Amino acid sequence: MLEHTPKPGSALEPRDLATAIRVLAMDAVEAANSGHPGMPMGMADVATVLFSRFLKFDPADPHWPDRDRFVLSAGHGSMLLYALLYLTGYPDMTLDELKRFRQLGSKTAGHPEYGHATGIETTTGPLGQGLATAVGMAIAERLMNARFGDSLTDHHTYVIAGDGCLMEGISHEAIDLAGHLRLSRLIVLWDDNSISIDGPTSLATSTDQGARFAAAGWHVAKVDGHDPEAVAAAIEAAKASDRPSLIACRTVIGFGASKKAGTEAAHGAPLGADEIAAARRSYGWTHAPFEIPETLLAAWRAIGDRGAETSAVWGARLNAAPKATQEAFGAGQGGPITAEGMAQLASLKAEWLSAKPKIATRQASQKVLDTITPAMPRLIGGSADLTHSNLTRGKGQKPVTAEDFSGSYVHYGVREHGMAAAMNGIALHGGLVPYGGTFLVFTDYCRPAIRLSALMGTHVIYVMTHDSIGLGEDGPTHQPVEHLAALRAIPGLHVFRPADAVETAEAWEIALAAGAAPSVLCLTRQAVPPMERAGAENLSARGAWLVHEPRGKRDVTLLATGSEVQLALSAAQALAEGGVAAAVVSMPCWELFRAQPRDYRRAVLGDAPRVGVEAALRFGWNEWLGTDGAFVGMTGFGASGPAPQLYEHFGITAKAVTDAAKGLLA
Ligand SMILES: Cc1ncc(C[n+]2csc(CCOP(=O)(O)OP(=O)(O)O)c2C)c(N)n1
Repeated sequence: MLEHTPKPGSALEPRDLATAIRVLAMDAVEAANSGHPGMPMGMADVATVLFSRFLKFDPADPHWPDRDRFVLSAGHGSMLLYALLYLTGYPDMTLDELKRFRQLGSKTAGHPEYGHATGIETTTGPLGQGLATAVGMAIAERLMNARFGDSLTDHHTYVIAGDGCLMEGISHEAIDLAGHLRLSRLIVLWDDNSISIDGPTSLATSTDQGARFAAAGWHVAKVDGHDPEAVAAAIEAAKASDRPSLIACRTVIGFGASKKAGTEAAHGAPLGADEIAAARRSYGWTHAPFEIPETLLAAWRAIGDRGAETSAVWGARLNAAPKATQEAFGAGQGGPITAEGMAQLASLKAEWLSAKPKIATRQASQKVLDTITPAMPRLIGGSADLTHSNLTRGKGQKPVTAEDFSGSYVHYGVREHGMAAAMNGIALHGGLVPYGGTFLVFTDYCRPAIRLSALMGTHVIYVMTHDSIGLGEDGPTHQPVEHLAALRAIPGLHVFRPADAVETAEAWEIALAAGAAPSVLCLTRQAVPPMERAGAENLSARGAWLVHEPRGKRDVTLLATGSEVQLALSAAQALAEGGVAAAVVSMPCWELFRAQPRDYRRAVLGDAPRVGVEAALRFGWNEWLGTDGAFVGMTGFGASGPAPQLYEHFGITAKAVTDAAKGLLA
């Protein structure tokens, strides 16, 4: 039994430090009457070794760019992280916050949410996301290292992942990608406790995880997770490896609880007074709930304070670097989106305003990238193996490889989910802005990570092409019909569906400048004609704008997005010939339109009856149309065939729009 009221000046053992985490986790879960005590109790020894001997961090400068990243992928064990943030001295993680674990308005949310408290590198509620996001962080570290050298970027990404993280499909994509890129700065500490919610993991998996990681090119080690020296030696070896590392840490879930330790009963519920008392006895802990003896707290605080010197030395190195390097690093006002790149984008738009090209919006996007990527070396592109379809690789962009991270284009492979999570990680790491493509229909394959982009407010740009039945022959499996609605349902996400080249350039302009907000660019495979405009204002920034307004009072308003705006314009012409005055509105981004002043929205929408046109389901459109408005679009899945025939077949034509308008006026 260990004595936990150490005399002043007496040396503390790693186990003493770990006990502080364990009791705080038990106490907070008990106070909240909700939460997961087992994982923090099991992994406290491993976390103590990591934080006390390896992790480069500074609670007083939590955003210091060259800090190590720590990702708690097993996010249900959030009390492990909150306890560590408190013990090491992050100013906003107070004891009171621990006492208010899981309460409304506290910093100690059920799962650690990015931005909710300092020191939380990412949100990891949906299992596996943390691990996959960490892969992006480790990619970002190498990208920044290739650009700025060891003196400014030289850190590790550590992950604590559980059995659940490794069972999730996304882990496969993440592990595979990390192994391929030989991300040697990525070290995963697996809480190998053989328990998940339903019981022993043997109920559901027989995988040899070590062999699985090794097959993907990882360095693999196995240790007793309650032996600090063994854990430390394994981390040393991992740091020395030229590959990403998995350290399987054998642990006992709920370590110290008398009956519940080693069982699923310790996973996700308060332990109860008896078990807590027994655990306290087994630790030799005699203190009241939430009470940490001063010497123990001081020892932890000293660990937290250690980073100050390292971060100061780093700061001095940055200050000593040439001004241009400092600015390029992002320490100045420059940031990753350069003024030069934005100016070139503005020139491209100006060129299109006069040349009026009739091209697919994916092609317009390609030209945007050709134009801006040379001037924005920290815009990191990629595609999930659809580069030639998504047109996401800018002229001159070099691929990122295991040997050379100076490029700016990642071949993510056929791993949409892994790509989206990695992009979150790249964005969260800082200094870089990622964009990546796949077909719009496959946003389903990365939706959980897109949702987290929105929840975390990451600056990620999704380039989703082949945005409707307009993609043609690949057929209904590839033709999105519900995806626009599904994406628009995610709070905080900007969903763009530009109608021509200029709107595409504008969408890029907005997405690049968006800062803490993700964007999805939904782009056509097929060519679309240019719209007429009066000036050069970025009208897409208004979310919706009047492409055509009849003289005098309007009889009907036709609202459309993307490739269907041209149908609305043709319909307006036909209606005018029949004496019906129709206004046409392009709506490239609903979210931005909602944010416009009421007068602007009213002026655009008008009072006349409305027809919506979009080659997708009506779901969501009633916000603009009411239930009385008409809609021309899809009512079910698409079909395989040439695009023009599909538009005829599904009745998405100028004539259908004209008829719908007339129907409303009859
Ligand atoms: C995607 C996803 N599915 C399900 C859950 C619910 N869930 C939370 S923890 C957990 C079990 C995790 O087991 P393990 O990683 O072994 O954690 P331990 O029991 O060791 O704490 C599950 C299914 C979740 N958070 N995310």
